[in-house]
Formats: sequence, C-alpha cells, structure tokens
Amino acid sequence: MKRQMPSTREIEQEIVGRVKTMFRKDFEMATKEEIYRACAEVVNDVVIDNWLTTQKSFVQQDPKCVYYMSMEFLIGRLLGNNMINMRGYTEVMDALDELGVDINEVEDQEPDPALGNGGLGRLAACFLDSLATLQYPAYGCGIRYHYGMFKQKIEDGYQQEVPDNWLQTRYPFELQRTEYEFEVRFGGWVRYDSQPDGTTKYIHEGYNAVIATPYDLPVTGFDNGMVNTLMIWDAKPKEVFRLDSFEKGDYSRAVEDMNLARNLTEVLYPNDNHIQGKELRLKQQYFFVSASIQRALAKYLRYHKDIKKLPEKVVFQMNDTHPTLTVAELMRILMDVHGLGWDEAWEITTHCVAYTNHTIMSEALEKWPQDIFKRLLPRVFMIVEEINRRFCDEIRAKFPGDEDRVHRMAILADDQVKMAHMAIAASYSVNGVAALHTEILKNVSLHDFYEMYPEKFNNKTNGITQRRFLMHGNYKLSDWVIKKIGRGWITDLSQMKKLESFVDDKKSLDEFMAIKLDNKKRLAKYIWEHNGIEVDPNSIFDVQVKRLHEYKRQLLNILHVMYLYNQIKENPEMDFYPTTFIFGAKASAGYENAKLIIKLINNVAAVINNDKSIDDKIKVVFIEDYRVSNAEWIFAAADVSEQISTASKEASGTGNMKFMLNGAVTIGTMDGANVEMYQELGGENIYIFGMSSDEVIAHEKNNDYNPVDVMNGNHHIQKVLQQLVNGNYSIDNPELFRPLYNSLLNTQCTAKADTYFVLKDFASYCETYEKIQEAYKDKYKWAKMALENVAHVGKFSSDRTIQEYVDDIWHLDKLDLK
Ligand code: CR6
Repeated sequence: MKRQMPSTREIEQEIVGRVKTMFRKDFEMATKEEIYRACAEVVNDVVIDNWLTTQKSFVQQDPKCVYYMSMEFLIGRLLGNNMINMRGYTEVMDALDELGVDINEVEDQEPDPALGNGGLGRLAACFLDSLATLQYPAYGCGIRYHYGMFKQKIEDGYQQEVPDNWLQTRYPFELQRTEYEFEVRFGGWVRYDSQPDGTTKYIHEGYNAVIATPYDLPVTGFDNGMVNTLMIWDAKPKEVFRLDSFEKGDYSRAVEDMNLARNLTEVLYPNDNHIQGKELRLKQQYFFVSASIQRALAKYLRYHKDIKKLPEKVVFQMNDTHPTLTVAELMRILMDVHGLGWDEAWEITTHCVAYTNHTIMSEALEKWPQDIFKRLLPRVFMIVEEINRRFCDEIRAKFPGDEDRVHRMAILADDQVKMAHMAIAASYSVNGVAALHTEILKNVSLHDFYEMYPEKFNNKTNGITQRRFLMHGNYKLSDWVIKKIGRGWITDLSQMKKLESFVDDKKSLDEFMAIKLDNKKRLAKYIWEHNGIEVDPNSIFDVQVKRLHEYKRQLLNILHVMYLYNQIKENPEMDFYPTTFIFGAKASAGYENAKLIIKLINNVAAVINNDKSIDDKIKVVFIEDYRVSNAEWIFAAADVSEQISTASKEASGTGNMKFMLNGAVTIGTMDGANVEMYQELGGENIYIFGMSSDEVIAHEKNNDYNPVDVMNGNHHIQKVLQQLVNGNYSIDNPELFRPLYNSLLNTQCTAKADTYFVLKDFASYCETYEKIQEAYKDKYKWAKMALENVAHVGKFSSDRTIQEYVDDIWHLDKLDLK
C-alpha cells in the first residue's frame, strides 16, 4: 500500500516533535539546519515505508531490472524533490509557514549533492526519476565521492576552486548497507593452475584489496509509491591497519591497502567532455563496476539458480565509456567465479550490456595505456586481450584483407586500451543521445563500427524531468499550467500541447508573462544578494549557463556583447531593448582557455556595468557556482536561451530543454537536440543561425577555413578582436587575453586557429540576434513565442526517453505496486 504524506496539521506536529527528540530543543530555539533535518526525517519516514513496499513487490514479481552504470549522478537536493514526488510539498510548505519559517530557507540548508560534472551526470539523475515514475525497476550504480564537483568562487574575476565537502555532516537521505559489502582487488599477478580435466584455472595473487560499501539513496517516483535505489559505493581497507601485521611481514601491504581505500572515492574528476587519463580514475572505474556487478549477481542468485538466464532479468546500461570495464569484469566473474567457459560467458555478457555514447569530441574518448591497465588489473587485462583477439578475427572475417580497418577498430592498438571499441564490440545496443548525434556517429566518428554492426546502432534523444525543472523550480508556472490544462502533463508532458489554445488569448499571455516577471524578480534578488549587481527585471534576461568549454562558445557570446556595447557607444540613440546577459559556468581546474574566458566575461561585466553613458542598456552578470539548485531559478527567469555550440559538437544538450520548458526562446545552432526542438517548434518560435554540421565537418575534413580572412572582411570583428588585446578590458595588463586572441587567429600559425568557428559564425549570430531584439519589443508576439515553446516541449521529457530505452533496449517489466 502506498503511504501518503500526512496532513499539514500532522506534519506541523511531527516537525516540532522531531526537533525536540533529535535536538532536545523547543521549536523556537531550533536553527534552520535543525529544522531541515527534522523535515528530512518526516519525509524519510514516508519514503522508507514505500521503499520497503517496493522491495517486497520486487521479490514477489521478480521483474527484469536495469542497472544504470554511471560515474556521475548529479542528483541535486533531495528534500524538495522527495516532497514533490510524495505529493507533500504544499503541505510541508504550509506547515512551515504556520511555524513562521520559509520553506526555501529550509531547503537551502541541504548540501547540493554534486556527484557529477554537467549534462551526463544530470541526465543520469533525470533517468532515475523517470524510471521510478514509470514504475520500472532500476538501480543507479555510482560512486560516493567524498568531495563532489568543486564549489566555484570568483575572486577578482578569476575562478577559484573550493572543495565541496558535502559529507561534512551526516547526509540524511543515505543509508549505509554493510550487509552488501564486496571485495575489489587491484594489482598483483595471475598464476595459471592446470586442472585434471585439462582446463586452466587463473588465480589472482599478490593483490591489494579494498572493501566496497554501498550507500543506498531512495529514488522516489511521482505519486505512485515506487522507490528505486541509487547505490553509491565507498571504499574501506580490507583489514584495518594493525600493528601486528608488521611482524607478519605484511606491514607495507596493510599500508598500501589503507591508502588505496582512502584515495579511491575521495574526489570526482572535474572534467566535462575531457579525459585526464589518471591512474586513480581507472581504479575508480573498476572499483564501482566490480562492486555493482557483484551486488547485481548476488541479488540474481538469491532467487535464481541458472546464471545463464541472467539476460532475462538483468541489463547493464553503460553511461558513456567510463563503466566499460563492466564487459571484462562480468566475463571474469562468470568464468573465474562461476566456472563458465568463454563462449557461455560471452553469450551472457553480450546480452546483458548496452552502451550510450555522449560525445564525438576526441579528447573525451577514453584510452588507457596498456602498461597501466595491465599492472592495475592483470586478470581483467588477459580477458581484454582475448576479447580483442576474437574481435579482430571477426573484423577480418567480415572485411578480408583490410588490415587498416582492423588496426583502426582494434581494442588494443597503439599501446592503448580503447574503451569505446570494447564497449561497442560487446554491447547489443549502441545509442547516441540526439538524432543528429546518432547520425554523425553512424556516418563519421563510428562509421567503421556502424558498417560492422549496423543493427546495434540506435538513437535515444535525451530528456529532462518536468517534476524538478518545472514543478519544483517554477511552481508559479506549474500552478498556472495546472489551472489551464489540468495535471496530466506531470507524468505525460505531451499534454502541454493543450496550451496551444491559449497562445492567442491576451489575458492568458498577460498572466503567463506576469509569472515570468515574478521569476525574474526572484533571480534579480538572488543576483543582488550574491553578486551585488542590480539588474532590471524588465530587461531581457539572456542566459547561457552550462559547463565552460570552447566548443560551447561562451566566447562567441561575450564577443557579441562587446560588439553590442560598441554599437551603443557609437550610436547612443540606437533603439536597443535593455538586456541583461547572464552567464554561469564552471571550468575544469586545468583548462586554461576556459578559465580565461571566465575572466574575460567578468572584466567585460566590470567595464560595461560601470559605464553610466549607456544608460543601463546592457548589464553583464556572471553567476558564481552554477549548480543544480540555482539552475532551477535561472531557467525559470530566462527570456532568451543561448545554445550556440559549433554544429556537430554538442551531442544533445539538456539545458536547452529546461529553458524551453520554462518558456524561454532559444537562439541556437543546428546542433544536438536543438535540431529536434526546431522540428517540434517550427521556424517561427526559435532563432537558428550559423553553419550546419555538414558544413563544419566539411571544413574540418578539407582543412580550408581561415579565420583571418573572416576578420579582414568584417570591421566589427576586427574591432572586438583589437579590444581583446589593447587593454580595453584589462588596463593593467593588455596582454592578459592574448591567448584567447591567438586561439582565434593564431598569428604564429603553429596550431589550428579558431577550431570552433567562432569568427565564421559571428556575423550570422549578430544578424539573428537583431531579430530577437525586434521581437521582444512586441510584447504579445514574444509572449506567444514563449508559450509556444512550453506547448511543444512534450517530446523532451525524460519519461519519453526512458520509455524508448525500455521498448527498444531494456525490455523491462513494470512493477505492479499494490
Ligand atoms: N558533456 C554532452 O556533451 C549531452 C550530455 C548527456 C555530454 C551533452 O551534449 O547532453 O553528455 N557528454 O548526454 C559527455 O559528458 C561525454 C555532456 O554532458
């Protein structure tokens, strides 16, 4: 039986009661943090009952289940999310209100669990939300990083990284499960032992071991009593360091084990779409993969005898190449622990694993040096060698005499282990994350593999959860939509179509834009409190928030702002609708150009915001520490959404969808999921500019793009580029931004210049932007466009994405929750 949240009255009493028993305090004396903890327990109580019921149904119904293997789960705060999904948000808000406390302040006490970098990690979190809401049995499998994504501080315009110590105090939503601990082994060597029956046993010796301990987090479905589990693994030494081991000669081993365990789950690598290739990262990958598979198999074998039927009940979805070791580790366990032969083990593995590709960026492709791999995982490496040997034979059989192709496709080549190649060789499904991206995989970046296994390739366009990104982040709009079209859209976003009947109704448009204005005021207040910048809620809020990466072209955006500023200065009477350009982005700690772009944005902001002569026509704001919790408010407040990546480079994007859901109008390139947004919206409700992916790919292939030519033909570009290096935005050090200038023009001609075609797309961006300015001046035209965006967002729910994964790849059974 689904347990519901108690009534407002009961919640109020429970909160007061919990504050008393947990902190021995009268409510009036409690801190906000204590109130948050009390609320968390009130909600947890309901969640746990439903979690138990879900687990019982699991056992009774024995459904097939997906294990979503991911190095990242960017779940964000859980209190608000769980209250929404348990249908108790308003009740808790009212109860707190009665007690004289603002729910936002209470929610603000929760650390923002940032166990991910950006889109890929947030996608995993949205998928878990949808799986639970659609009643599909699923486990998220990841890592309990002690330090998540760093917190960003801006000092003197520069990004500073501050550790994110989210576990400093107990996190109320996690449950340590020592009963599901498993051992994971690293290093050592493999001894061969010939058996009387002629087979060989492989015995792993001399290794260092750690114990993997899972912490379970509940994943609540919306209003259905379903609670799935996200297991995140922590490491501890196998044996606590004991002095007496010294006498046994194990002293150094004990120290090693302890250090290994200590470092393993310490920190998330803060790279998005870029791999650093650190040995510790490979250890992290093996650690969580091995532990998760062991737990999955233990669960399976509790209720089933025949390991060969594993694919009937279990599927491992590999979120990018990071968990590709799933392939070799499952083979190892099936052979070395369960005694299966190669063919039997391969048959099972290749029916249990599927792979999602999230990028074509070559620097994000994982390749491990073979010597490191072999030293760290000697037995697993032997298995990879055999997978590679058989795979190369298969290529030769299909393409006789084509040794070049064998070399291009091999898993082991150039002294490296190519993880994507292994993932594709073993998976029964390989998917991209937007239609365009999947086509590029098939026709360009993974073309060899597509020719070999065309049947494996399929597309699953990404999606987002409307529960967090509308209901929680923008409750005013959410309530308004409910008033207009009912509640169906909460679990079936295609119903947003019904809003079509209001797009020409001025009264509705007025209400809709009044809500936008309220959300802009909320964000303006946040900006004032956090940045000390006063922005006008009546100006256009033009927003680009996402990780900082050159291909995402924040540089194009800020150069355009510099250009607009020049225009206004030269032509003070120019008809320009006041605009606030809002940025938010973290740069990887070692990514120099990205960090310099942050500095440039802040310096441009300092100059423009303080220039009284332009009458506040432009304001520039860089929001510090962009993360899930402030993102919700930013999307809600945006008028214009900047999705301006170089076509072909952004696999999908998901921020684009969150803006659309909140009624912002996109200016973007034909890249990633923008293409499908354009298809859903029609040309009138989205602003597209720049080169197509085909054009970009052709220039890359022909190597025929020269940014200097573009600059010479456009004096506006010449001027902004000059201003990059003449001290206009850096009086003390005119050379500060020279590296950015060089990256665009590269006067030394040593490396490629303007890799991401910033200058090439500049003119088209400026032109298209003028149309946005024009459109905004017509209040109802704009309101209609914005509402059309909400009305056509249906496709971009992660509920739709998950249903497609279930239908085409996972074939899961829905759980019946009685
Ligand atoms: N960086 C893509 O770049 C996509 C997400 C989720 C990314 C982005 O376009 O929306 O994955 N890729 O599919 C990787 O992380 C490798 C991302 O978030």
